[in-house]
Amino acid sequence: MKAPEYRAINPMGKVQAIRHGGVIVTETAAICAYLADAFPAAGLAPSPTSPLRGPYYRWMFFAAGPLEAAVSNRALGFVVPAGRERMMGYGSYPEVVDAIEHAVMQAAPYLLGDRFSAVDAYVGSHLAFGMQFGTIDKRAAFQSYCATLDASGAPEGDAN
Ligand SMILES: N[C@@H](CCC(=O)N[C@@H](CS)C(=O)NCC(=O)O)C(=O)O
Repeated sequence: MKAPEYRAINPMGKVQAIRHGGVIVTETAAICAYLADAFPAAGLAPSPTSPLRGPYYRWMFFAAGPLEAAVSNRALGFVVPAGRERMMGYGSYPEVVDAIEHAVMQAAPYLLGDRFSAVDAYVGSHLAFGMQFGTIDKRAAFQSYCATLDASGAPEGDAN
């Protein structure tokens, strides 16, 4: 992945990356969102004009930014110095985990309500991966949400 051929696809030399036709997309959240829009019949994204686009983008970006950064930093032993939380986009690890816990506790049963969407795939992956590898607390709300996702079949129709 560090060879020039792959760096031409993703300069970061990291997975994930897709090429769809002539379009290259990297960053897992962007790939989830891109694929949901590219294949609307799968019903994995609310329509662009739906109010559900708000929470859809909100938690997609929250997981890609604050959640990924906070979890990675904590796993490597970095703790935001007390009083310096305002310097960090994610504030602190406990605040980030509390925020995503609050979102998951509101899920009914999915983040957008009664329809599974790409944001569940992305947020659920973060939580399941984190709990599996010990980087995210095994909170009851996370376990319950991930169990719901595990039990869910592929959705049909659109998510509007
Ligand atoms: N922010 C990136 C994270 C990508 C990432 O951390 N990829 C890891 C695997 S999960 C990787 O490729 N590691 C191998 C390396 O850096 O050489 C995304 O969302 O796709």
